[in-house]
Amino acid sequence: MKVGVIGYARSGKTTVFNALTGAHAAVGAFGSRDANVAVLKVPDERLERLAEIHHPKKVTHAEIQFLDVAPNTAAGEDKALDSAALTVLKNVDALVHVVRAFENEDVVHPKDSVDPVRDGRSLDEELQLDDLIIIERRLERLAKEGRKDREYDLIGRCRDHIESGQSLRTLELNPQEQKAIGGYTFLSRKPLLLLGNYGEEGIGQADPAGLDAYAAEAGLAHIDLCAAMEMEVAQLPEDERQAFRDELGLGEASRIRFIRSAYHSLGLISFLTAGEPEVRAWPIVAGTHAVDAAGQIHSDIQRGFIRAEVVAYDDFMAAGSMAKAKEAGHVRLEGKEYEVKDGDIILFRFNV
Ligand SMILES: Nc1nc2c(ncn2[C@@H]2O[C@H](COP(=O)(O)OP(=O)(O)OP(=O)(O)O)[C@@H](O)[C@H]2O)c(=O)[nH]1
Ligand SMILES: [Mg+2]
Repeated sequence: MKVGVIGYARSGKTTVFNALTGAHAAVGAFGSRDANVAVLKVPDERLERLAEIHHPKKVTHAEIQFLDVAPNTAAGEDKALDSAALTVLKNVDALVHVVRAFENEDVVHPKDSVDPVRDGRSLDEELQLDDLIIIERRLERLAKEGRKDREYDLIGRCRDHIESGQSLRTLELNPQEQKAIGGYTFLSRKPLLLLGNYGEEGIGQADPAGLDAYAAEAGLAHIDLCAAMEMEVAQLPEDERQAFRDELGLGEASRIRFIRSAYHSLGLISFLTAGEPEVRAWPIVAGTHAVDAAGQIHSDIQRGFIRAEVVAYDDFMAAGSMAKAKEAGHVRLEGKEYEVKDGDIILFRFNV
């Protein structure tokens, strides 16, 4: 799972990136062309418990790959994204918009004032505009080829939706239509998490910038962080962090809150595999069928899928071993179409 961190210049993207990943990328390095990449492990206690039973050689957590997109240098400063960034974003699964909500006289906002809701709206407009350009081009071509077919109608609906001021995220499509527009990788259709970056003065205050209300109206997931402080805490030795958080009133680790929101806004769940070589969590979109979940592990397993042996994590733990879970009738044989649930422990039978 790949997440792109975006936002206006100096909104604190790199600070957030460091806070969440514990990395030490240089902040305030205005205009540096480098993108920062890091991997965030999704905490999952179930893996620890399963490892106590299986004693595997390896425990592998689900991962979120983070991309702090290189700063915009080619478009005007009032834009968050230049064409290089827009291209990079085509390949991410989700977007995190870091919205500046902190006051800092030494750091100039490219739009000269701090206004989180304005930034939320205008960045979304940048995404919409990029989609609209692709749509207009496609419509023109289809019209030229005389193809006023289903695709023409569908893309036309996308255009109307954007022209009414909304992102494609909120356009209701049936599964077939979703598949049909998948290849366009529209940016305003990607799940977007709003991340309000507050200064110290915002800690413990309820929605001072009105981001909650905006997120609700736009149908977006939303969390608040105090990234500068979180970054400092993330760079402390692990055993000192929580005491520091408590003292500052920061609450639960931002990394954990972030991952929960990201999972939620992306509709992700994890299924598990457990054995002697490896205990592992695999992120999938809720509603994924067993045969497609198998493909996450290896395309051969998907291709040669016979069936899935499935036991729910809680049932397995209550039984204490696979043999006892089987005795108790908790291990089910499921076919290709089975909808995988969060915490399913799965053994795929396959033949290639
Ligand atoms: N007071 C305060 N300053 C912050 C906060 N977050 C970031 N800053 C400062 O704002 C400046 C920009 O932060 P960065 O993390 O580099 O922002 P960025 O969005 O990555 O900036 P570019 O990559 O140049 O677009 C730095 O000087 C940070 O120290 C915050 O929560 N409070
Ligand atoms: Mg940066």
